[in-house]
Amino acid sequence: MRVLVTGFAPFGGAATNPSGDAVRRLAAQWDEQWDGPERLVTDVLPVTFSGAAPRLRALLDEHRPAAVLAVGLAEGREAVTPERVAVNLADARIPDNAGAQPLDEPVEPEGPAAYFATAPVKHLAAALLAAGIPAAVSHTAGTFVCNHVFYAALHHLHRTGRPHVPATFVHVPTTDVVALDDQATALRIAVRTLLEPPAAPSPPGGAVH
Ligand code: PCA
Repeated sequence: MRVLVTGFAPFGGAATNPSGDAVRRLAAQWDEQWDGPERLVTDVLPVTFSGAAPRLRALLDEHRPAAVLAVGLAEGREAVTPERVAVNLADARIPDNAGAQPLDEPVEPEGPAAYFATAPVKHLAAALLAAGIPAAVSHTAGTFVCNHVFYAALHHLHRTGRPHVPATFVHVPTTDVVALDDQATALRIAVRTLLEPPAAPSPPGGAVH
């Protein structure tokens, strides 16, 4: 059984991106310490509208993963935030790493306005909190490359007859808010939650505003 976990390269002039670093750390720890029976397939995606989604679609087709976890950096957030909604909108405030800056464009011209994550994001946030990691469900992954990849992944899974594969996006904060080791632990918890969703009703976790 394969699980696909992706992070992102640095962007916006930063030297590092903890999402890519945390994915690499997860991969190393999975083999060395945790010995999960699943095979993790990991990759670090380019922060480009033209490159990230095709790369993720290729990984989905090549590996046919049983669960999909895409990870990106959300600077300014105070917690690890599993994303609940991917919107069909590319509206970039800054250029991507290839200089592209789409404004008010759909991710998929023929696609629905939005997809919900197919993973139990509220359970995931609760599991992270129980492990002492600051966490909250987020209802917007923004309108930059992370949301683009999240939407493209869910759309591709739908289009290729796999609408029930558990998939979500997790935004991680900067490492001064959650240290890289804890980010890797959060991703490990996320993988386990995707593969073994709790049977209990999902806990409160909606947003008042
Ligand atoms: N964060 C950006 C793109 C890549 C990343 O790590 C985002 O939230 O869209």
